[in-house]
Amino acid sequence: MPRTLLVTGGAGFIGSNFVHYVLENTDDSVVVLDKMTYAGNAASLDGLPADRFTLAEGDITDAELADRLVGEADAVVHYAAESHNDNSLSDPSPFLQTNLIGTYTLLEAARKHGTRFHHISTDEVYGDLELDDPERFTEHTPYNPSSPYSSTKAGSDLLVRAWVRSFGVQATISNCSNNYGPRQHVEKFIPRQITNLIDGIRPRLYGAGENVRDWIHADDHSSAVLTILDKGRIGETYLIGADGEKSNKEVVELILEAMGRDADDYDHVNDRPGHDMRYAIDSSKLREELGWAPSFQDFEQGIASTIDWYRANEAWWRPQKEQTEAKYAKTGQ
Ligand code: NAD
Ligand code: TDX
Repeated sequence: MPRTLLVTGGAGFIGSNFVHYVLENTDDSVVVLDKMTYAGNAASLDGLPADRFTLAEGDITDAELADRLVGEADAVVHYAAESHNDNSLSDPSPFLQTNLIGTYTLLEAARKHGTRFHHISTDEVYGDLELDDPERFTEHTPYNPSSPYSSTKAGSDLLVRAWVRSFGVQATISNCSNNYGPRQHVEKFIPRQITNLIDGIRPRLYGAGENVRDWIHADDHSSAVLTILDKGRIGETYLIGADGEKSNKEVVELILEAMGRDADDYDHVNDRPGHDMRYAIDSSKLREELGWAPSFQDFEQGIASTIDWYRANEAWWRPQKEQTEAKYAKTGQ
């Protein structure tokens, strides 16, 4: 039976990729609830089938609106968040509001209506690993977030767990590693360097560039979330990752080479305060229990098609570029 999914934050990077994925791969309908902050982009939702897709502009902290939309949906997939670590260091306040109060508001609506709820979270709730640590994050790793962003995501996860246990809300949680792919805001690492190169600016690595991130294509994140929505056990947490560990230096070198430049044609800039060293996900539970596997195995190929997307879609990112770089200029990054 086709469902109606309420996708919060569906005009952002990962949410919009999920909306496209659902409309292409299922018979479900989608209602997006999005505040259209600086990170929301209506153009990311262009061309979707009007009979199966609606955009509701609004704030997840608006209890009346959340109550109505959650009440009309068969399931909620909750992506909406303030998502950028650097922004959380210059002004944490919207992170507390959206990530904590917003999640609480949606949970109260899900509790009232008995609506299935899937909460999207991040591996950053676990803090970071040493470069030579043989362990990766699992569902049993203790929470130890470092930044205002990751601490509010950790808090939102704990709210979901408490609403499951105390009120019987039908929820699952996933914690995913770093995503890449089309429609990612130019404030983030990979799109920033690609669009800098298009503009003739040298890529900018924070500190020594040794920090490691575990990259996954946004479409693999989407297929994992659908799998959990369909088959996940209520109350459980699933880690999502595709064994994609790479240092920032390696990623920048790969982008430079793919764009026809020398691999050392980049600058080191001020490091991020409290910069997490390494994230790495062990996604065995999701793979073994629910039978999920990633489709994008070739990172170089995935980066090449992401570069193609930014080259072909300048109208999508150009309006955000100057303002984003002006923000970075203030911190020498
Ligand atoms: P994004 O910043 O690109 O998009 C966030 C979206 O949420 C935007 O469309 C924005 O307008 C909307 N939004 C913000 N505040 C809102 C509010 N109060 N009410 C309604 N809508 C609001 O973020 P993203 O990178 O797509 O991340 C989406 C989710 O995935 C977040 O929960 C994030 O923590 C999680 N996540 C991201 C990554 C990653 O690599 N980007 C990895 C793991 C988990
Ligand atoms: O210009 C840059 N230079 C640089 O070296 C930028 C923007 C970033 N970096 C570094 C910082 C990180 O080590 O690159 C790495 C990735 O940076 P971001 O794209 O800001 O991502 P990160 O901080 O790792 O967080 C991302 O993944 C987890 C998302 O933004 C989060 O929403 C998600 O939870």
